[in-house]
Amino acid sequence: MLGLPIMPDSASTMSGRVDTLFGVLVLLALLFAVPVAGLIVYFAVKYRRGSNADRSNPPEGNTMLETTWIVIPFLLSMGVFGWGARLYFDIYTVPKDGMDIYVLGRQWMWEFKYPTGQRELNVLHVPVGRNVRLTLISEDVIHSFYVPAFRIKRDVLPGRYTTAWFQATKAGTYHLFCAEYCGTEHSGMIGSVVVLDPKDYQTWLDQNRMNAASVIAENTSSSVQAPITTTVTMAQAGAQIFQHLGCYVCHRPDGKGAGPSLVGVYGSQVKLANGQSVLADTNYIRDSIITPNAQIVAGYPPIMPTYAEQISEDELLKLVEHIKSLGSGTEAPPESNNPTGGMPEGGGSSGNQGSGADSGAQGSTNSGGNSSQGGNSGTQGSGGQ
Ligand code: HEC
Ligand SMILES: [Cu+2]
Repeated sequence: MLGLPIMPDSASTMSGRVDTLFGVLVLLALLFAVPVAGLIVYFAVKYRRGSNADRSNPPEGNTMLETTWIVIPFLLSMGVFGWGARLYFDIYTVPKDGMDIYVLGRQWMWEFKYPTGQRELNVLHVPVGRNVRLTLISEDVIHSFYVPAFRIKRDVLPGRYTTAWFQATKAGTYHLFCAEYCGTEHSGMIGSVVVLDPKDYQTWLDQNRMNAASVIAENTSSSVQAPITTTVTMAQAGAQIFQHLGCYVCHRPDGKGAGPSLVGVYGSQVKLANGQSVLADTNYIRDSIITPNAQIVAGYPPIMPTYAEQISEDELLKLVEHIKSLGSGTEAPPESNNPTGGMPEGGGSSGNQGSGADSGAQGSTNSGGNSSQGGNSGTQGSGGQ
């Protein structure tokens, strides 16, 4: 209509479904509002003071009519409730398969990190037709990650990971906004999401590989040595931080240290000393590092020191990626446990092979297009040795 955009682009698998529900809600609202408003005007004119409308014999009640106007709106609203709930769960349930991207919000920019090592500011490149799973966290105040074309908006909180996901359906460039007032330059906290065809995306990933390597080396040069010649995945950078901060002293892959082995922790149910059991998700791992004594693993003394003062959100994300790469509780151990290529032996004794150096080489051969599980399997056990 005159080139005036009424609705944002529709470019994700969810956007059409959200729009349909929204359209039906608008229609339903009109269905009730228009007759009511019309009748108000009609009666106001008809029964105005001095009009000679028939005011005798007012109706006393009509059970049939009243039942109808109770039952029909009830059914309609229950239908909308069920529909909306269904859509809500589909939007908020992060799919099991897909690629992970980490989002750091800070005053006043967005930073994106790929498990494969690429990093960018205010621009997010993603492939068309793949589930993209976002893990978001803020370094300062509350922000909100909002991509109208995908119909997703998620709060980005300090101290807590939130998750969101989308699957883009159309190549193109789409607006990204911060949708939570976050200070003076809030309105400038904008960016774009560039959706590429899978082939273009692979090209982009490859072009940014070297780039990522130098950025990571520069980021961590003060404390951690990172090879510059090849891309360092987040999991590999995390393994180095794991060494550097001395985590490996207590967390040995064979479980013989003062703390539990972290192999297979991610995604498993952890029994706590207070009898509860919790799912070891990204927030659990984060909390274990920042406030280790809030949730004590059953059978271990509360001796782990807090790292809240000495670790950045960026390093935390890398540690999380590293711990994820040690295997997840719901999966069979990755094949790299078994360099002879024989039958997988199963069991959790994955820490015996793979020095840091050779696992780094394995990890870097993985292309970025794979899911994080695939991309990470090469770093198995590298931190604990
Ligand atoms: C002094 C020994 C020690 C050091 C150093 C240490 N931890 Fe721990 N960690 C423990 C102990 C003991 C537990 C179990 C008791 C608890 O939950 O506090 C634990 C628990 C954990 C858990 C939860 C594990 C589970 O099975 O649920 C994670 C994750 C973790 N540590 C990560 C780290 C990281 C990352 C570092 C380094 C930044 C680190 N730890 C350094 C002793 C240590
Ligand atoms: Cu903001």
